[in-house]
Order: sequence, then C-alpha cells, then structure tokens
Amino acid sequence: MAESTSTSEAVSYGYEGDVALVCVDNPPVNATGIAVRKGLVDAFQAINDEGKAKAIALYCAGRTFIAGADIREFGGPRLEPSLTDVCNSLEQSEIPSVSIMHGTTLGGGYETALATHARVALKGSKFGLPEVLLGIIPGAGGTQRLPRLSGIPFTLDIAVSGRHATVEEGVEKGAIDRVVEPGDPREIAIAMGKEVIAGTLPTRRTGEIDVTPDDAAIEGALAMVQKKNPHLINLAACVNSIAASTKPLKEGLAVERENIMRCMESPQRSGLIHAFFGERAVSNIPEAKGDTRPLDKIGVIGGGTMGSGITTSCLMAGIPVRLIEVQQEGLDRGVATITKNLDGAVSRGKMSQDKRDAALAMLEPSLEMGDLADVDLVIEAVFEKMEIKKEIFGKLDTICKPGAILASNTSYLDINAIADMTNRPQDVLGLHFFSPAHVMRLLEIVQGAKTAPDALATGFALAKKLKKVGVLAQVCDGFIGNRILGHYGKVISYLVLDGASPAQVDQALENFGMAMGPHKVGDLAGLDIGYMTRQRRKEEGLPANERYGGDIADLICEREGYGRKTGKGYYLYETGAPVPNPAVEEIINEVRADKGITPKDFSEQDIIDRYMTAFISEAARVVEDGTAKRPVDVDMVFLFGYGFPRHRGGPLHYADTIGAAELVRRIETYAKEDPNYWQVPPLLRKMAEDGTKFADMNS
Ligand code: 3H9
Repeated sequence: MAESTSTSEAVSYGYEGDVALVCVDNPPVNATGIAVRKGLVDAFQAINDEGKAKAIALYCAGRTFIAGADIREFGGPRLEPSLTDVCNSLEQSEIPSVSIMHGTTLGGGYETALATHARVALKGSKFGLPEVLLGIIPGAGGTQRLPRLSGIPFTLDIAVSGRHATVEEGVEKGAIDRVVEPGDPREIAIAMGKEVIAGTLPTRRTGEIDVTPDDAAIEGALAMVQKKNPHLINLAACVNSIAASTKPLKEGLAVERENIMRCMESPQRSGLIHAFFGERAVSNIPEAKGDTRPLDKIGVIGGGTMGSGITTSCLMAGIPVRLIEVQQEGLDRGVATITKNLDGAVSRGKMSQDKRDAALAMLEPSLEMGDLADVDLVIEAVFEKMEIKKEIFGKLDTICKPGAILASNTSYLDINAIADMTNRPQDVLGLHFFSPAHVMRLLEIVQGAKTAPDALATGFALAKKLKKVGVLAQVCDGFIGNRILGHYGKVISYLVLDGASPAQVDQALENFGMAMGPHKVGDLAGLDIGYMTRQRRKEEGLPANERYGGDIADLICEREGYGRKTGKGYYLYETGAPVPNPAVEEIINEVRADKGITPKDFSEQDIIDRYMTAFISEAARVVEDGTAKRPVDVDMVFLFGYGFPRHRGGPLHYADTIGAAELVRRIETYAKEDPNYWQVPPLLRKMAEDGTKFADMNS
C-alpha cells in the first residue's frame, strides 16, 4: 500500500506537508469495486475531518488511473455506496482536490476525476467514457459533469462513440486542465497538490457549472444512433441523459440513473460484457501460454486474396514476409493487392504513409520455394485441394529450417493428413484466417494430433502480434466456424423452400441484428462461388445438401445472374439499393412445385427461431465433441469472424437466454417435419434435464 493509512484494502492516504495524498491500488486496472468506492469516500472524509491538508491529490498505483467501474459486479447484488454517491461525496469535499490521470482513465475512472476539482494528465495517456461499448451509459455523473466542462457536442462525441481520446484533445476541449510530462504519479500528485495550494492550478466544483443547451446537437445525435445502430437501446439512452445535463445536477443525475438502470437490466448489457470478457478468455488457456518460438520472419505461400490479406496483416504488425507464388503474373497480382490493402489502411486512417512505406519495404516477393529456408513460420494459403497442400508440405519439410512452424490456412481440410506429409508433424498446425485477412480479427488456431505445445503457443503469440482474436480449434471438417455455418446454412434454404421469401428471411435476420441477411450476402459475395462448388461436387459424385440440393440458387445463376456483380441475383440492383427480383419468386414456385411442396407461412419470429435453433444445435455438438474448448470459444468465433451481433454475445450466450429445455422442445417440434435434419444434440438434452447453462462450462 502506497500511503500510511488504509481506508480499505484498495485505498490509502497520507500527507506530504499540506498535501493529502489518496492512493488507489486495485490491480489490474484499479476498477472501482466496492473496496475502492468505500475506501475513497472514507479517505476524503477522514482528510476533511483531520483538517491538516490544504489540497487533496488523488493518484493510482500500477499501470493506470481507475479504468472504470468493476464490470464483474454488474448483474450482481447492489453494494453501497454506489459510484454516483462516491462522486457526489468527493465533489462536496471542502478541501480542493486534483486527480492525476495516467494510463487509460476510462468510464467510472474519468467520472471520479470529473468529481474532483481539477484534472491533470500524464502526456501520452488516454481518457474516455466507453460505457456504451458495454451496453450501458456513463452512470456516475459522466453525462452530467462532462457537458459542464466541455459542452454538449464534445460529450456526445466521446460518450456515444466510446472512443479513447488523447489527453491533449481533452485539454483543448476543457475536459482536462493540464498535461504534464510522464513521471511517477505520486511525485506528480505532490507537485500538483502544491500548485492547488499556490493557486496556480485553479480548482472548482464541476457540478456547479451551467450547461449551454444545444437541441440541434441532441437531435442530430439521436438521428445518427437510430440510423447507425437501431438495435442498441443504450445509445439513445446516452443521448437522452446528456440532454438532461441542462437541468440542475441533481435532476440530471436522476435522469442518468433511470437510463443506466434500464440498460443494466437489458440482455444487451449482458451480451456486450460477455463479448468483452470472452475476447480475453479465448487466450486465457494453458495452450496459449508457455514457451513460444521466434516470429521474426514469415513466409506466405500464395498471392491470392487470402495470401495477400495474411501478408498485409503481418506487414502491418511489422513482421517481414517472403511471399511465394509459382508464376510471375500471380506474384505481381499479389504484390498489387498487398499494396492496395496497405494504401486502403492509410486512407482509412489505420496507418501513416511512413509506416505503409516501411511495411511494403519488408515484403520480399519470390518465385522460389527455396527462399523459405530461413523463415520462422510458413503460412500456406493456396487453392483448397488436399493434393496440392500435401505436395507443398512435402516440399516444405525438405526446405525449411529445423523448428520452423509449418501452417496451413485451410478452411476445412484435415491438418493431420497434411502434417503426415512431413517428418515433423509436431511443427504443423492450422492457422485459419478470415477474409479480408488484414481486417477480420478472428484467427482459428487448429491443433493437430501431434502439434507441439510451443508451436501451438506460437500460434497464439502470432494472433496477439497481429491484434487478432486467436481461438483454439480441433481438427474436423470446417473446424468451429465453417462447420457450424455448414449446418445452419441449410436451414436458410429450407425456410425458402418451405414458404418464406429470401427477402423475408433477410429482413428477419437483419432485425435480429445481423448486418446483412444471408441472401444479400450471397449476392454480394457472388452466387457463382457456390454454384461452381455444387457443380464440382456433382461431377465428383459427392452428395449434395440432402433435401435442398441448391436447385433454387443454381437456377438463379443459370437464368438471372450471379448477384450484385452482374446486377441480378436474389435481388435486382438497377437503382443501387437491392429490390427483390420477381423472377426469383417464379423460380422458387417452380422448384416447390417440382418437389411437391405446399408453401407455409413463416412469421419473423419463426424464421429467427429456426435459424438460431439450427445454429445452436451444431454449436452444442462442437462443444460436446471438443472441437471447441468451451462455449465462449464458439461465441468469439462468430463475433469476430462471422458478424454475429455483438450485443447478443454469441450464439451460445444467446442460447442461455432461451434455455436448453425450450431448445429441445423446438427441435422435437421441427423434427416432425424433417427428422433427418432436426436432431437433439445429447449435450443439449442433458442440459435441459439438469438445468445447466453454457455459461457454466466456460470456467
Ligand atoms: C463503468 O465505468 C460504468 C460507470 O460509468 C458507472 C457505473 C455505475 N472491470 O484489457 P486487458 C480486467 S463501465 C473489471 O487485458 P489492457 C480484464 O478483464 C467500465 N475488470 O488489459 C483483464 O483481466 P484478466 C468502463 C477489468 O492493458 C485485466 O483487467 N471502463 C476491467 O489491454 C487487464 O485488461 C471500460 O470499459 C473492468 N472495468 O487494457 C474499460 N477492465 O487479466 C474496460 C479490465 O483476468 N477495460 N479488466 O484477463 C479496457 O478497456 C481495458 O481493459 C484497458 C486495459 C484499456 C483498461
């Protein structure tokens, strides 16, 4: 503990001359759990009672000033004092106070700083009100006090986006009083306390300042959130609270409180917090820890879309790449794609021109596989054919240095069969990137039967370097994501075959929160991809999707077009915005008549229920057979690789909101129509019987 007197296990205070120092020490991020809240109130009270100090300086031990409320407490019993009470009590201190902000001063942490009488931040640190990203709003006075310092427009910007701002911007907007050179927060606290006493650092109670109304900014923000993310209830609640900041503080705080309570009770809050912890949980496993191998130079085989995306991602992370192609034309195309990707990153503000130039200088294109002799890791990203992959891995075995990791970016194929082509199966694993690989954050790390622990841990180290979310998967057809997709993809076809229109299915799933319905996605990606796969399967004598067979999509390709790129698919794109293609209705009717199907009506809820039940069924099997380690791993695969709505937390977090018993009941009902497709996974049946939830399997 940094100071001599403790008021709780997380807060202590002491004196340096006339300056009282209050220290919060609650690792890892000094979140305002109950010990911090109680300790802060008691420390400020004691200092005021003791009457020895002329200024109070609040600082934190460790890597950061308070980074927010303790979100692990959310959803549990209410523990007094609330953070709002703490902030009100700090603001009322008779002795003037100052907060010393270092690291990331976020959410409840910044709200605490707003309640002290001045804010000083260390250069290079960040601040913000990111509560909306967790499904709530700033609920300890942030929506009321920040407008008093910086006005309504800046508060809307910070609190509705949840972005982390630089402290320099904070000074410019009046949200922070001063930025100082980095140093020991305690030393800075003493110096700033002295300045408060000397009057060179002015102090005042934020809550006593008036706010200038700005109806236009409020209306603009409401329209923007409605357009950008109509599903999230907390964004409008945040704007509504900021609008109330023109009222006296007490009244404004009451509006804020009512709004945050509504958000706290919403399943959106639980989904978004599950996503926050899930992102961290996927790599918090023994397989991701321990010794790793070097990652100083990477080889990528294949300059197509995937290979170029993977190369871009590595270059952006500062890792030199040797890119291998068989022909000059392919190599040139790959280099052109990578250059375009990097230029795109510059224009989107993701990297500077200098960094882009430096990244491109780290690219070494080559037509010689032999040039992979000195790389630490090779990622093969060629055409999805087992024979080609086997040939490449056989060659890599003779070319690569001992200890080099040999990875395949395959989406479906058996990593063990690929590893068997080498004399070093312990060095082989799957690294399944998602397209566009330099943008999508998911990386499935596929463990082969013989993959060595340090090779696997290096896969996670790579994910971290690339700022991706690495998820462990075991070998099976499609691993976690594509295997589940393969199953629920069929239900979309069945819904259309049995009576729903493609537009109705799309609308229902968009209302559920998907960014785009599956038929619009098909049109965008190009219907020819699936068409060609089905044709090839037919030619190879492989079974088609048993009940559907792809007939509707095949006829659309043959008679209408391949989707957006040809102007016609499930939708027409003549005017830009997609309009349902009337010819598709005729095709669907023709196929239904051909199969003797009498169409049924499906409500929006029916569509969502069937889709999600199919999704959850296969996800349950993936957990049951160990392809995914835990339900949370499945959830993160879909949030970061497939655009599943984040506020739903992932398919298995969502499953817990329905309950296993109801899911079993649904499957048994649907099975009356199609017992082959609808089968109850044993895990789900067991859960229905013993009342367990997927969340219980996450620890
Ligand atoms: C709020 O303040 C509400 C109020 O307005 C009103 C309430 C009434 N609580 O991310 P890292 C853990 S809402 C509990 O790996 P980094 C995290 O799980 C809050 N735990 O480190 C991890 O644990 P583990 C508003 C938290 O350096 C460890 O700390 N604030 C919290 O990459 C390290 O985290 C936010 O939304 C928390 N609030 O990033 C900020 N935060 O080691 C959320 C973190 O067991 N936090 N943990 O896996 C962040 O954005 C990042 O954690 C931060 C550090 C930038 C701070």
